[in-house]
Amino acid sequence: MSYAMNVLEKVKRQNPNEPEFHQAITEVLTSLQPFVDAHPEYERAGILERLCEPERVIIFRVPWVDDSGKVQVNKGYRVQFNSAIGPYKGGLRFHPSVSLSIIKFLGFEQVLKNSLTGLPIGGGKGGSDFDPKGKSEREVMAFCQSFMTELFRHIGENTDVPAGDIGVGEREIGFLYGQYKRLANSFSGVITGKGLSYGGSLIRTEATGYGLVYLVDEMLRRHGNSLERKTVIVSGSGNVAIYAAEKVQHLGGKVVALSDSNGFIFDADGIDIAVVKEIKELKRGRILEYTKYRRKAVYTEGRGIWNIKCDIALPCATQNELNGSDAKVLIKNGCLVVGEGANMPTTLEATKLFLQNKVLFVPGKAANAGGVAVSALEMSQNSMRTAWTFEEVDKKLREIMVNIYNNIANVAKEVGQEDNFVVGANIAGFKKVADAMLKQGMV
Ligand code: NDP
Ligand code: 2IT
Repeated sequence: MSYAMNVLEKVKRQNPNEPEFHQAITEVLTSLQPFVDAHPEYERAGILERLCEPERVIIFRVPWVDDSGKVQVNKGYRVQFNSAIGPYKGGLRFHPSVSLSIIKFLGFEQVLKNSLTGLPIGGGKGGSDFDPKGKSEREVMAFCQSFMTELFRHIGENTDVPAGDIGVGEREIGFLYGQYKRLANSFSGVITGKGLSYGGSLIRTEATGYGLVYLVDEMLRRHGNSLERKTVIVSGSGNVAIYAAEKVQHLGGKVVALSDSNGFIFDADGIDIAVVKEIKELKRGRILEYTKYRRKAVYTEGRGIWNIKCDIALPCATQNELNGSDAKVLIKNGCLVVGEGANMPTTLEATKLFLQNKVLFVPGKAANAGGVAVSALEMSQNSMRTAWTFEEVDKKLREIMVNIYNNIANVAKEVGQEDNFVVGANIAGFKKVADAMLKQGMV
């Protein structure tokens, strides 16, 4: 058996009951296999074994008091995966489904994603099984303060820099940052995604969604096509989905559907983004409410968003939201492009189908890297004690996404797999981290 497959089997055995982590390492190690075989120095140095084992895993108790006066307890996680090329960097997810497996898959993906940005950031991820939905403002604050009371001793602007992810937006980041500052007695860029009044960067809110569409736009142009008049489906209706949809419309495409975990809306005239922002960002409501504003829109309960005919599909909700049967429908309907705004939204089976059927498929570690890239720009602005303009950050974001596209497309071509951006992204992301690990010796 090859080195990569040996490591894959061993890591699966050593980490049972972690299906999402197994899925992420299977995709990466399978596509790295020929490349790693051609470079025996990686095996000698145990690079893949080290890549798959987090440098540190922190699991902690998070007690807090709910509005009825009862003590609640959640689990807190921070997986500090790899610091070969910079401080651990990656978001915090608050969602009832959060488990060690999910945080490890996200941390593992983050290592390669952060490498692809070209910026000096290592990879990490954290979160909790706490559900912010339906909680009062006071409960969310109490939870965030308790979470940070443990986390603060493990992070730092040069050590580990968290940010948001599912269930962690500007409100939660504010409460987390306030508590960090109080405990550490230090005002630093230790968290990104901060509000603009206390060190946040312009464009960070928009970055993941905008970045995704910048990359897709670049890819389409290189294939003699464009976003103009394309019909686009975006799943989810959170931070990534909203700004992906907004940028598609700026660039001449039409977004006809959005979803949340209850169901999806279809608006043949094109989704009105201002309405979605009001429902989701201001009222924290459900996507169903869209039909109250736009009478012609249709709401369908449950999953099924991928049955709508489209040219471009942008899954921007969560892992494994697009499976093999969804992929078959999309392919049958003539879908040209799938760009992952979420982390691992496409199952292994669906990914394989897209690649076999020549759908231009861009994996999340490349396509959604704009968020963490602007987080790294926020870190730079914080250390320089400056703030760049909207135009400056937007321009840098666009350049970063074009560079990522060039990098993954070139690497895919070099290994004889033109337009296989899964292979391109995995090898390109891996090369930089592996090189840094080799040079730093056995650490
Ligand atoms: P938000 O919390 O803002 O939005 C999440 C959206 O996905 C909501 O519409 C939510 O619906 C839906 N969703 C979440 N879980 C499920 C589920 N189990 N089933 C169906 N729908 C679900 O998160 P973000 O927009 O920030 O994150 C979305 C994805 O993008 C995640 O995979 C995240 O890891 C990834 N990502 C985020 C980045 C960022 O900068 N924020 C950067 C790179 C990637 P509901 O309200 O019903 O729960
Ligand atoms: O998955 C991701 O890249 C994020 N949630 C953003 C991480 C960050 O540090 O901005």
